[in-house]
Amino acid sequence: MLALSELDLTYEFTLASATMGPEGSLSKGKAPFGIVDTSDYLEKNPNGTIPTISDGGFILWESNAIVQYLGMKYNPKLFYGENIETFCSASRWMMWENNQIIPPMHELAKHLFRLPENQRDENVIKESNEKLFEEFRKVETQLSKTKFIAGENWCMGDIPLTIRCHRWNILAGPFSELPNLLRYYRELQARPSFNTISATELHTAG
Ligand SMILES: N[C@@H](CCC(=O)N[C@@H](CS)C(=O)NCC(=O)O)C(=O)O
Repeated sequence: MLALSELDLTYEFTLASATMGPEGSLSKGKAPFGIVDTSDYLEKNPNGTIPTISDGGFILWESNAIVQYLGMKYNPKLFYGENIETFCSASRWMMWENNQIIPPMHELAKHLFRLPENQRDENVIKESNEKLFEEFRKVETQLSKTKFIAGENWCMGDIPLTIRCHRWNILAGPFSELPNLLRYYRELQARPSFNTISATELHTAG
């Protein structure tokens, strides 16, 4: 959504999920949006996960690959300054986000509100927060050297971090010890694209 907004592209959007639905999550007994378990969808994305895009018939899944594709195709200058080093610097943070940030953030969301209350575990919440703090300190160090994650200009690498900073702020609000991260978060919030992911319900639904 952020990438599409930054690129000013028009699109059709379909909600799909095996675990979430209009009234809440499957773990709370609610019906999922579905679609992802149909043979038509699985042919496009064998993981049965979201997101998946179709761009003029070109099908792609894996969110950060989608961001890279859209940027490379529609605005390489904005997304990586048409520069191979910037592209790869941004890419490594996008891979880091998938590997280091998503797992603890997913656990945090699960144990804060997605799971039924009797299945939530305070220790998982504590450990996930500690891991996230450790990881965000790396971003803080980078942001003490550069304005954005891969240099002085906003680039595609700042897209997943926009979501992760915002979600972490909603879930734990711990930016007080990380002044550069706070400065960066404010900068990201000021971009018009931020409106596509700003609603708190998007981050706390379950
Ligand atoms: N690394 C993948 C993760 C894909 C993924 O696990 N997506 C979640 C939603 S964020 C999903 O599809 N969960 C199962 C479901 O909702 O049915 C990506 O970034 O696209």
